[in-house]
This record gives sequence, C-alpha cells and structure tokens, in this order.
Amino acid sequence: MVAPSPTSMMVRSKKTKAMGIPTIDLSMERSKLSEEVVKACEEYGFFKVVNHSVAKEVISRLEEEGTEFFSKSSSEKRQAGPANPFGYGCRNIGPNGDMGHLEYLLLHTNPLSISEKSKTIANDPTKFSCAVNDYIEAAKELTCEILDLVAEGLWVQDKSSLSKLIKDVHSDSLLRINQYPPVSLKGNHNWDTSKPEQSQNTNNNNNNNNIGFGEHSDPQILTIMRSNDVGGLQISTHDGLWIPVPPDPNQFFVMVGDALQVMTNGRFGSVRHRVLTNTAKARMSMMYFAAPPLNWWITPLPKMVTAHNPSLYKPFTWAQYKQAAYSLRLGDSRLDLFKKQ
Ligand code: GA4
Repeated sequence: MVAPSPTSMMVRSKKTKAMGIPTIDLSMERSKLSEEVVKACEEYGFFKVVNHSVAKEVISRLEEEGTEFFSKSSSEKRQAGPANPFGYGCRNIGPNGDMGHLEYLLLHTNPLSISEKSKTIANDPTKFSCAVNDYIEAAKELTCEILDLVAEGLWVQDKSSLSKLIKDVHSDSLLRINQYPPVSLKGNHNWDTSKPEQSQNTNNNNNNNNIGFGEHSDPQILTIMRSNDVGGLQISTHDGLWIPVPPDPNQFFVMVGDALQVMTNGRFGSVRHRVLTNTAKARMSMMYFAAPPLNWWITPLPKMVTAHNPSLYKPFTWAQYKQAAYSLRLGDSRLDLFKKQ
C-alpha cells in the first residue's frame, strides 16, 4: 500500500472540514464519546446528535401544537403577544429593532409560566402545556447528558458542575418555536400583513429579504435545536465560512452558547448562526435554550484557569449578561463587554 503524500492528506482534511458537520452518536463508548463531544465543541461549537433517547411522540406533539397555533388568524395569534420578551412575536426580534422573516412563540420553561401563557395561546391550554412540558423535560435531559459528557471530556472534577445549573428549579432556560413562512422570489411572504407589528427602530440591520433570522450567537450555555425537514440554518466556522446545515427532523443539533464559552475560558467558542428563508415550504424549528439561574455567576470552571491561562473574562451574573444582551442588537458581540483588557 502506498502511504498518502502529505499534500494529499492536507487536501483531504481541508475538504472534510469544509463539508462536515460533526455527528455524535450517543450510543458510542463513553470515553470516546466525551472526547468527540469536546472536539466538536472546540472545532465548530456545533454538532448533530444521533441515537438520542427522546421519544418521537414527544417531538410530534409539540410540532402539532406549533402548527395549530401558527395556522390561527393573525388577530388570534396577537392575543398571545407581543413577545416582551415572552409570548407571540411576528417579525420583531428583541427590543431594539431587529427583524426577521418569521413568527414565533417564546416561553420561559417554568411550568407556572407555561400554564399561564398557554391560556392565551391554545384552545386546549392543558393539552398545550402538557406537550410543552414533556418536550422541555426531554430536551433538558438530553442537555444534561451532553453537559456531563463535556465535563468528563474536559476532565472537570465534579462531572455535574454544568448540568446541575440546568436542573436547578430556578434555571432561566427558555423554549422557542419559530415558523419561517416561504418567501416568494419577490420577497412576499404568505402571512396576513394587514396589521404589521411596528418596529420602534427603523434603522435595523436586517432588511435583506432572504434572511429569516439574522446572524448571532445564543447567550445561554447550550441550545438544543430540532426542525422539520425544511433547511435554512447556516452556521459560521470560527474562520468565518458559512456552512448550510441539512435538516434532519429525527435528530437534534447542539450549539455552544456564550455562557459556555466563558465557562471554558474560551476553549469553546459560541457558534454564530443564521437562518435563510426558502421559497417552497414553511420551516418550523424548536429551540431549548439551557441557562443557569439569574443570580448564578458566569465564570470559567476552575480547571480552565491556570497561571499560564488566566481568566479572559470579568465575572458577571447571568442576569447582568441578559441585561447586556437585551440592550444590544441581535448580531452584536456582547461578550466583548465582559472581556478583560
Ligand atoms: C438569541 C437566542 C434566543 O432566541 C433569545 C433571543 C432574544 C429574543 O429574541 O428576545 C434576543 C437574542 C436571543 C440575543 C440578543 C437580544 C435578545 C433578541 C435580542 C436582540 C430568546 C435569547 O435569549 O437571546
């Protein structure tokens, strides 16, 4: 057998990197698994998980609730809004004038808050909140499994030091269901535009017709994303190349958020991502944003700080970080505010 030349190896590894989104098979042997998870978090801050244990029925029930809600008339949907920050939103994203070609439901994962909100969202609020709570429980379990693998792969002493923040009853985790209507080539979308929501800030940086949700990173620790079979999600590599993510309705995608970037002292980078619209079919995605309690201090794990590798960030609480996020635009690099000089 002829050994591959250094040049052919280089070409092959470059090609694989440009094309490949890491796939993590959760049925893999544990020590290999934690190594692969850390590698994917370091290289992309993004990966797909297969062989997870979330029941199909838990996913389909939430999807059905989403479909039922988004097919209501716009005046009915508006009764569940505006999303400031929780409830129904249409095109407006956040409080500072960002806009996208989507409508969404944004919910806090606290069961009391869900049962309260569901009264304005669904004709059968009990059925809606059951579907939402079951999905949240399943997504939380998957998140905690992944965070334990992260801790193991980083050789952190307390393997539950990350997952315990998400299991905390005061965790500030969120659930978001986004629906992106198909946009015609002329830029029209097929929702009722009779009473558009007003953006307070006309100077928005997202007037591009094919942007469904503009480029950003998620502020939380980890995001677990699932979509129907319609594509549109793109992730940015650390060197700025946009990679389309082929949809896979039966699997989940995992994104490293800003808080995990800080907790790993920059060893992982939060992944910048965006969603482009399409002309054929509506994309529906559901995101579980895993966050710590509001009063939790976001600082690097002790293992990630040494004399040679001091902390890159000033300490801050999750509440302070959220406040900063909501005072800035979607695409801003809000972690810069907390970097040590
Ligand atoms: C991005 C991740 C989540 O969707 C979200 C978003 C939030 C919102 O839509 O209200 C933010 C955005 C997200 C980051 C900056 C701020 C806050 C809109 C915005 C302009 C729910 C979140 O937690 O942060």
